[in-house]
Amino acid sequence: MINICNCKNDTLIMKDRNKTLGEFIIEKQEEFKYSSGELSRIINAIRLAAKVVNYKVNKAGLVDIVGAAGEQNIQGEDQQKLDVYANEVFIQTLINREIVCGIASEENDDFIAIHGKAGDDNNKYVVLMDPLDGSSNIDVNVSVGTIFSVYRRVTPMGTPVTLEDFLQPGDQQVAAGYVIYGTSTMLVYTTGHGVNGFTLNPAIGTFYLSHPNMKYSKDGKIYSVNEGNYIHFPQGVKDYIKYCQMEEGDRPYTSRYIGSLVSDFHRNMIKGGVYIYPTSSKAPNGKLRLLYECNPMAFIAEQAGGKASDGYGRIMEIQPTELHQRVPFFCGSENMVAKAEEFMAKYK
Ligand code: P6P
Repeated sequence: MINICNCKNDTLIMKDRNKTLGEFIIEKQEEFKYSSGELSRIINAIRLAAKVVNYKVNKAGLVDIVGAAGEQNIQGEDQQKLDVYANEVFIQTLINREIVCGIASEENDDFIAIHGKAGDDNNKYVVLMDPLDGSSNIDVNVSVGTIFSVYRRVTPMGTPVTLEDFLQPGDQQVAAGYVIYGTSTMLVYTTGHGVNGFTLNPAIGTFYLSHPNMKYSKDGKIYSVNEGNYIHFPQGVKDYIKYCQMEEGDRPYTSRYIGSLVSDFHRNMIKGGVYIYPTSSKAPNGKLRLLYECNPMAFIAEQAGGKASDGYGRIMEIQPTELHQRVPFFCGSENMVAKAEEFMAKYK
């Protein structure tokens, strides 16, 4: 951070020149576990794709890109045109940069093995992503987000990537992050050395370090859960919700639920809070996907001093068994998640 201080008529005019994302990546290069520069190039590719998607998201109401694309994804959800568009932008940007050997996406039934060009099989990273999470909010102009997760492949270099390279526990992630397309567009990510947030200046298309070293407070007063499903929740979740609503100490808490994981997570990280998407009779394994929603958000949460659980144990210790596996998700301020786990433990 360079402070240029011009004192004029006793008025201090501070011109802070915030670090750009590009400068930050170069500066932190040596912190990456594998300092070959490939991980930096992945973050740079995501930075570029985020700008392209941001341009379209911000014009969603003006061009024919809003609304269902007329197809359904593996989740049986109507694919929104912007979902499909964002998926293609991120996939093509990563492929064109020749930096990954495989990609998995919420929008693709199977993973994509990248070995068309010579050398692709020698790329050592795979990327998993939800290209446009919260897409049901697109038509109503509510914030949506992109979530990404990066692993080092585990099968031999030089061979086509396999499912095993994607089914790794969250603890094996080398990087994770999200883009939030909100009142401002931000890229928030970690490489295991803390969490940093960058805000896009749309006038010049540059991300600037606006939220260095982001941290979850240990406690918070916001709980985020879709209470419309209350009667379907496990008893431990019902008890925790009633605990949040009780008049005692710093309670009742405030209920805030946007219906967009990235937005609820981002607000809770800044203000303190907990997000819960539990199992229910309607969603026996929960709704959120382990590999490209819960694990990346859990990596960020833990790097920010928060906690991420399935109601009983750490999300990032779960050994995945399938690409689109769903898990219950309790994530946010450490003491709030721990209290929710206390209620869950009573009925385990
Ligand atoms: P519900 C969006 O589809 C999403 O995956 C998350 O972003 C969001 O928090 C959740 O589902 C909303 O689900 O069932 O409450 O509408």
